[in-house]
Amino acid sequence: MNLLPALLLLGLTVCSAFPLDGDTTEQDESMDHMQQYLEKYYNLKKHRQQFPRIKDSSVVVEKIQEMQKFLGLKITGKMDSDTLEMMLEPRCGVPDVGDFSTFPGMPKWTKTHLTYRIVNYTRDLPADAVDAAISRALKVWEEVTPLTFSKINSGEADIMITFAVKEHGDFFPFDGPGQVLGHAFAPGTGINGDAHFDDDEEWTKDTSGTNLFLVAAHEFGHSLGLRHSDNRNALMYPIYSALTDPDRFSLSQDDVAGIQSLYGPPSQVPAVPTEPAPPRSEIPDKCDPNLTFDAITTLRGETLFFKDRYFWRKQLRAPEPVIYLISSFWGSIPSGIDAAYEVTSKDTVYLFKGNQFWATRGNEVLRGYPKSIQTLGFPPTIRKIDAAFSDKEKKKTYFFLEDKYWRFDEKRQTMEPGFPKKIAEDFPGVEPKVDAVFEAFGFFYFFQGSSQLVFDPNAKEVIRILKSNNELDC
Ligand SMILES: *[C@@H]1O[C@H](CO)[C@@H](O)[C@H](O)[C@H]1NC(C)=O
Ligand SMILES: *[C@@H]1O[C@H](CO)[C@@H](O)[C@H](O)[C@H]1NC(C)=O
Ligand SMILES: [Ca+2]
Ligand SMILES: [Zn+2]
Ligand SMILES: [Zn+2]
Repeated sequence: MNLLPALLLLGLTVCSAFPLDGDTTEQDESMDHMQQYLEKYYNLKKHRQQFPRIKDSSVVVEKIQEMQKFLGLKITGKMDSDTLEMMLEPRCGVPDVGDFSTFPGMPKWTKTHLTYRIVNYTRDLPADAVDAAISRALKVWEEVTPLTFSKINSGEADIMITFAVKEHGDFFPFDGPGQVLGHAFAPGTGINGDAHFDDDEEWTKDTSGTNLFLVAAHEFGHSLGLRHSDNRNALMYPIYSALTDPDRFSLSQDDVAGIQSLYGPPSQVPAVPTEPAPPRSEIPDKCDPNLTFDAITTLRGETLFFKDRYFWRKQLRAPEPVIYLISSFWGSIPSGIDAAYEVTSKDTVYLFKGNQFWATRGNEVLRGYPKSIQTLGFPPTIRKIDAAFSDKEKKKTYFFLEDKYWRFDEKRQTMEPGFPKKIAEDFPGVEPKVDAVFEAFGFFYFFQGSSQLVFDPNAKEVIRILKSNNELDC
């Protein structure tokens, strides 16, 4: 095979990095590589012949120009050194031009709650590190859209995630270490929506190898319906950049505009109370130094503080909490709830009163509730709980009652054996009984009367004592 003369006839010049009098095998290889690259990512029609015929020359030059324009290179129409180098960069396997999925167009999901399943794991990282990277990568999109994601461990999820090498059953074989890192399919059923990662890469938590979080966040952009962007600052730019700091990652304006053109901005939870405003005297004073709470939970990054018929909703960035009537937010939830906690992986908040509990998502109460707390594994003698929180890292939920606590395994969905245990034994410094508790930033915040105890589970001690209404801007 001799591609070089043909390309010279086409008027393509070879850059100085590949001098004309150099090794022709090397030149052939880069020509081959270029042709494959253009076929794979720029919709260059495959030729039966080994090299393009003369009448196709303009097509090839145009394709090179198209690629150079998309990737932000100087548009020379020639295979220069910058272009050759760019073709060697690790990247996403989805084409920059043309469709990857077997379905034409770029469909979007017609529902806002999606499921994902990690079908198998890379051996490069512990499973919980993979879980964390995937969950954080989905959060990136969740934060700027009305979409929510929950993980399932069996059956068919909307987004099936696999690690595989070489041929893996979808006609888009991976290519060994480097180059293609992963690919994902546009929304739809079956393989659509799925994301595949090349397990011949060295997946890492940092950027010493290929950072899983960054590649996953990019691939999920495709799973949600985005194409590649020609904006170099965008997450959806096709080339992987090891220079991005995964710990300080944020979406570019280009990515946000792209995804919001499909799904719109995050839905604001309705704020308008549907009941007449109660007399002012009845509204609890958030700055009362003796203020106690019924229950506290997180909800999609906010914190909800429950008191009688009300709760305060505290957004991370807003200093002022906003008060709501429970009944205007969740129609069927009673006042005076006992306990509340969020399972972030299911985007669900559970609310408890007496021996009943409800599951809610956003401001929707899920079907099939209330259920009896005995369905969670409490003995029949237990008729209520005082407080609860779920540790999202360890996937365990803690229930407190008087001087005891139970622990529930969210993965197995069972109460753990050996409980109840004494609160005093495992949470030294926390006296019975607990009014409310929530978890944030790896710390447990216990509320007892007008105090708030910040418990560090690693040090196993109370590290700070604050006023109960510390977060309520008093
Ligand atoms: C993961 O599953 C895919 C699809 O079933 C398969 O092709 C691949 O070999 C599996 N990878 C590992 C690491 O088991
Ligand atoms: C708070 O409680 C203390 C002691 O019980 C009481 O003396 C004080 O009046 C209360 N303060 C308010 C604002 O209710
Ligand atoms: Ca690869
Ligand atoms: Zn991509
Ligand atoms: Zn694949």
